[in-house]
Amino acid sequence: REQSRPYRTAFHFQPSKNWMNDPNGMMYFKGWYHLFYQYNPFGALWGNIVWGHAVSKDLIHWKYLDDEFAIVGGPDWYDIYGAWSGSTTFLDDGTPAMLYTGWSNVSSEVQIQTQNLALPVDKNDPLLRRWYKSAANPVIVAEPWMDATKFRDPTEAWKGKDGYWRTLIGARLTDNVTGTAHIYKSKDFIKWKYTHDIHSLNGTGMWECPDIYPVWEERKDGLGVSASYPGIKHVMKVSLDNNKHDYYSVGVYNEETHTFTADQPSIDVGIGLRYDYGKYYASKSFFDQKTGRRILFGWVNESDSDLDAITSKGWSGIQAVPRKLWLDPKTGVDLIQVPVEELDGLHRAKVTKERFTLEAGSVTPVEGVHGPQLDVQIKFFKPEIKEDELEFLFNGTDRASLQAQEICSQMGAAHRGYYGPFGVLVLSAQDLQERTAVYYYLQVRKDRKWDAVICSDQSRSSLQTDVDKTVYGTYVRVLESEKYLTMRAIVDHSVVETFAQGGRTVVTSRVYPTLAINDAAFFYLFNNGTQDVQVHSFNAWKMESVDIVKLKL
Ligand code: DQQ
Repeated sequence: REQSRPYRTAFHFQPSKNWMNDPNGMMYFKGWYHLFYQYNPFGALWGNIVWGHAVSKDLIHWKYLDDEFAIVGGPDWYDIYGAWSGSTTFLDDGTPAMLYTGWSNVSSEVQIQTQNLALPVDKNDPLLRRWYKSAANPVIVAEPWMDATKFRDPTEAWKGKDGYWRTLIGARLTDNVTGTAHIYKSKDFIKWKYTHDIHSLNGTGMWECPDIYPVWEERKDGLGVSASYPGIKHVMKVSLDNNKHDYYSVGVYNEETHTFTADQPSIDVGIGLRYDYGKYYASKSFFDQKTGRRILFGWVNESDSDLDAITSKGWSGIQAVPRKLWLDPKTGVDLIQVPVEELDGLHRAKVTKERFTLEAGSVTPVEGVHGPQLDVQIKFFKPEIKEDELEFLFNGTDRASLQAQEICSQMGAAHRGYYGPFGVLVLSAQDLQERTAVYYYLQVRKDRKWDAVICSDQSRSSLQTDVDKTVYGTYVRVLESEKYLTMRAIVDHSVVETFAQGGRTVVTSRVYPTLAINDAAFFYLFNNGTQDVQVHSFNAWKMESVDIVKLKL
C-alpha cells in the first residue's frame, strides 16, 4: 500500500485503475463467484463503458480477469456507445445468459437504449472468460409509446408457471416524472414481448437497475428468483436517478396480474426505505447457489472531486462489501443486511471489552484498536428513559418534524445532547483535527416516545475543502423487546460502512483524511451526551489486506 495512495481500499473490490460503477451479472458458477462491473478502460471518470470481470472463491479475495473484457460495445449499432448494466440468468440447461443494455443511436441526434443477450463461448469454462453476442440482438427495443432513452438495466429473468421467462426493464413514462419497470416475457429467451408495467410511482423519475426477488417471511436463507411458495414475500428495489439512492419495499408480486403491490403504500418503492442512507447505488442482488444465500452488491461512488480522480488518484468507485440479505421477521418491512461472513476471515488482533461505562463527555482511545482497516462491533445497553427525563431529551425544541438527516447535521458529533451523540470516531487524527464520527442520538417525538437516530458525520473528516462532507443519518427502528442498540463500523481507508441494529439500517460514507491516514489513523470511543451510556460488549479487529491481482492462467 503506497503512502501516496492513502484512499485505495484494502479489502473492498476496486479495479487496479480507472472508473467503475454498477455491479453487474453476479453469479456463482462451477466453483467461482463472478462479478462484472461497469468500467471505463480509458479513464477515471464515467465513459466508454464495458463490462469488467473479476472472480473469487469467497467473495472477498478477487482476481481480475480484465485483459479481455466480458462485454464491449460495438461494432454493431445496438451497443455501439457502450455495454450498460444487466444481469445473469441460468437457462434451463444451466448456461448463464446475460441480458444487458446497449447504448446506441438511431440517428446522429437520437441516442437510445436496447436490450441484448450475451452467452459464454465455452459454457464449461468455470472462468467464463469469453462471451459472444447473440445474432438476434437487440432482443428488446422500446415500444413506440415508450421513451427509448429511459429504458435500461434488465433484471435476472424468472420463470412463471406458464413456462415463460420474465425480465424487468427500468424506465420512465413519457410524462417525464413517473418511474416504472416494464415486464417482458419470452419462451425462448430471444423473442421478448412487452407484457405489463409491474409497478409505477408518480414523482419518482427514472427507475434504474430494478431488482425483484422473493424472500422468506421467517427464514434467513435466500431463494432463487422463480421461487413461488406460501410463506414468501417479494422485495422490489429501484435506483432513483433523481437522487441516486436505492429504495426497496416489501410486498406481493402477482404473476397473473403482473403487478407488485407494496404491503404498506406509505413506504412504497422509491418513497420509503433505503438499502443504505449514505452513498450506495445501482445495487443488485443474486442467489448464491453455493450457500443458498441472497447476496447484495452495491456501488459506492467517490465524494472527492473529478480533478482528484483524474490527477492524484487515477481511479473512481468501489464496491461495498457484499451483504447477505433477508427479511426482518420481527418487523416484516425491513431487510436485514450484514457483511457476508467470509469477511470475518480477514479479522486479526481481536480486542474485546465487556460491560463498561462510556462516560458522559468522554473521548477515549481503546488499547490495540488503531489504523485504517478495522471492523468494530459494539452493543450498547438501550437506555431506560424515565418519564421525567423526557423533557431533557426534548432539548427545548421540537425537532420531531425534522428529517433524521437534518437532526444529524444539526446535532453533529460535537453537539452536547442528553443521550448521545455516542459512538466511535474513526479515521481520526490523534488530536482530532480530522475525524469521522459514527453515532447514535436519541430523539423524543411529539408523542413522547423516543427514536434512535444513527448518524455518520463526515463534516470534520478531512482538512481538504473540495470533498463532499454531507452528514448522513436516519432513524433506526428499535423494538420495545430489544435490549441493545448495536453498531458495526467497517473502516477501509476511504470508506466507512455502518450497520446499525444488527443490519436493519445501513449507512455508507466516503472520506478523504489528510492526516489520519495509514498508521496515523486513530480510533476513539466517545460520548458527547450529558448521560453515561453502558456498553454491553465491544469487539474490534484489524482487517487484513487483500491484494487483488490478475488471475494467472
Ligand atoms: N449505470 C449504467 C446504466 C444504469 C446506470 C451505465 C446506473 O445502465 O442505469 O453505466 O448507475
